[in-house]
Amino acid sequence: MSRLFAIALTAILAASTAALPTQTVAGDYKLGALTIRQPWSRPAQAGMNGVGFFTVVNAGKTPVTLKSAETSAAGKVEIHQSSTANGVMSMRRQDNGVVIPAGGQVAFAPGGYHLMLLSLKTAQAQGQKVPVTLLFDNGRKVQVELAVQLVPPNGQAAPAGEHHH
Ligand SMILES: [Cu+2]
Repeated sequence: MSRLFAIALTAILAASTAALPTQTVAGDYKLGALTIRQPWSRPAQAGMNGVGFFTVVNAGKTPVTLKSAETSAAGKVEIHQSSTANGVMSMRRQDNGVVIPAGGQVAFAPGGYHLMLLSLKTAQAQGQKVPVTLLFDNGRKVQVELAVQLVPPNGQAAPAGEHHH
């Protein structure tokens, strides 16, 4: 009887998990209504600048702003946006942060928004994890680990016009 109950409970749990509007997969981080999807970075040498990419999904009813980030792996972290105008790529610091709209999502990805890890203290090699804390305007923060890899997760091809530092 108890075994049957356990099986039934498992089925209910599985069903309720599947019904969640935001599916999480390995490498995702949850913070309230926010999901930080598959943070990753690229191999880089000590003293160079590293990058941080991920997607922030906001399932909540109010916008949330990613204000800043910090890490022990670099001297400083800035939020940047790359853009291309007339064939020239440039990037700008986003000192006011980046707004994640209610019920929306923002991708930090090559060619667009990204974290810039200024002056890495040690080399980042493929397969390593780089801890980064993301700070939001509602006072909440979450530590994620950037997976150091050569290609984006999900088999996404990197867009043309790579962003170099
Ligand atoms: Cu940058």
